[in-house]
This record gives sequence, C-alpha cells and structure tokens, in this order.
Amino acid sequence: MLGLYSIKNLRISTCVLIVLGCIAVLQLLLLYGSYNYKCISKEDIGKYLYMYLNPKVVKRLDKPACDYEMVYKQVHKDDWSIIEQSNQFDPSGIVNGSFVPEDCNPQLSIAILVTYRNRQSQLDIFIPFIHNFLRRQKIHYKIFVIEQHDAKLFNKGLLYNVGARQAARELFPCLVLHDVDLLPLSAANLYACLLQPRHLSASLDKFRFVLPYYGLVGGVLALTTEHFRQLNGFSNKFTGWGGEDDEFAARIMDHNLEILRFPPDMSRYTMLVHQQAPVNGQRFRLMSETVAAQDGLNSMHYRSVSVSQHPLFTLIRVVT
Ligand code: BGN
Repeated sequence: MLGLYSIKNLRISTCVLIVLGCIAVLQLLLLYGSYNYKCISKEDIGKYLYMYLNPKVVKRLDKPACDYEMVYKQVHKDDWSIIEQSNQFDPSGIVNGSFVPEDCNPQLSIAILVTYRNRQSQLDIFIPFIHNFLRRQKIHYKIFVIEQHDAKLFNKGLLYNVGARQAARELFPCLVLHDVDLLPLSAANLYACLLQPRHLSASLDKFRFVLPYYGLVGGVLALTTEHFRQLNGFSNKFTGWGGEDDEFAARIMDHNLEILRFPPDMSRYTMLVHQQAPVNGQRFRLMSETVAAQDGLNSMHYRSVSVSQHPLFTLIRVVT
C-alpha cells in the first residue's frame, strides 16, 4: 500500500527517469554476453592459420622462418603508441606499398585492400599507422588503395572486387578487406587469413567494444583469395552506405563457411571520426533480390583509369 502510494506521488519526470534507468540496466544485462562472442582461443590460433606465401617472395636459406606465435601470443595492452609513432614515419623496408621482413623468412602473404574516395585526412593517418603496425608482425604484405574516381554513389563492393582481381593477378593468397577509418589497437592481432573467413574488427569503440551481431563482417575481414573467388566476390549493386557487407555475409553462410574471430581483447579497433555517407534506401530490397552467382566478380562494370605505384601503396583508380 505504502509503495503504491509513494509511486503515485512521484513527479512524471522522476517516473520517466526510473523507467529509462531500468531500460539501461536491462540493455546492459542483455548485451553482456556479446562481449564474450564465440571466438577461437589464443591456443588454437596456430591450428587455423592459412600459411601461404606469395610465390614471388624469394626464401633465403641463411634466415630462419618468421615466428608468428610470438605475435599472437604476446601479452599486450591497447597500443596507442603506434599512433604517436606515425607522426615521425620511417618508411624503411617498404617498396611500392609492399614489405618483406629482413631478418627472417615470412610464412604468409596478405594483400590489404582499402576502398577509398575523398578521405585524404584519414588515408594520411591510416597508411603510416598500418605500416608501423604490420612491419612488426614479420609478414609479407602489400597495400592496395582502390579509389572510386567519379561522383556517383560509393560502390564499395565493386571496388573490393577490383582490388581482389588485382591482388589475385599478383598471386596474393589472402585478402584483408580494410575500412580506411579503422585502426587496430592490439599488437597481438596478427593480420593473417584463417582456414575460414575471419572478421577482425569484432571489438570496435564505435560499438562500445560490443559485437552487434554474429553475421557482421563489415570493417576488417580476412579471407583467402580462393574463397573470395568461390563466393563470386561482392555484389556490384549496393551503392551508398550499408548492406553490401551483410549480403557478403549471406554468401559466406550460403557456402557453409564459418565466420571466425580472435578473442575480444585481440580484436579491438578505434574508428576515426567522419561524416557518414548517404544511406542506401534500397539495401533491404537488394538483399532479398541479389543472386550471388550472377552478381559479383563475373559481372563487374567499370573503367580502370590507372594503376600507379606510390611509395606506400599501389593506387588503383576506377570509374564505376
Ligand atoms: C548494419 C548495416 C551494415 C553495417 C552495420 C554496422 C544494413 C543492411 C540491412 C539489411 N546493414 O545495419 O552494412 O556494416 O550495420 O554499421 O544496413
């Protein structure tokens, strides 16, 4: 009786506050499990690694094989220091955006594909940052920036298809599809393909380090060039923001492939702030209509403007 009486006497604003508080607590409880999304354990990573080297890399008999266990098993904290180091950038060892470690023989090669348009300030941060981050991992890698050189709506899927085609021509066995605005924070986050597609950016500050849903593959995704080919790449029909990654996740699942992830503490990323591109109002319709076998690597329409070597990356310019 007393309880009911006191509730009646509360002001509306207080009631609203209490309700909001309850919703917040409920949300926290519901999201709690997502911090511990299903992932492979640190001990098992070795079993899943896709260790393929680009055949163009010459092995030196006088050098040992590079050790990757040292990378993914290292104890680490979020490593903001590499952001500061990017200010005094030393390009040692990088030729046309590609790097081969000097003191050991790399065991794996990756092509980093960065789709891009009109975000110079982010590229200026991303490129030195990622070089500093990756050189420490002793892998062979090359960075490709695929730029949409027109004023039409951004077509990220098509740009990834173009980048993957180039990386395949250059015999890269593994692709890492990378948003230009995402910076990895854990030095232990080895950039490598696994035997199944791997979502790297599972713990992102924009989402309060919570994975929003299992099928999210946007942000940073690594998969073998062979799997990318089997999936027929991305749909070329999604323009503007949203959906192309979910449609790609559907391709992954339709092929009975799994989405693997490293543990959350190794998968932390920070996002550089930017204005969001116009949302694609057609994305729900496109999701339901797209036929993967007819829309992808086998149906690209674009004009290649140039492929040019910059000291820190290879730039592929296309008109869509
Ligand atoms: C989802 C977007 C993704 C985006 C994530 C994270 C859609 C399609 C709905 C059918 N998907 O909502 O593209 O990567 O959010 O921001 O909008």
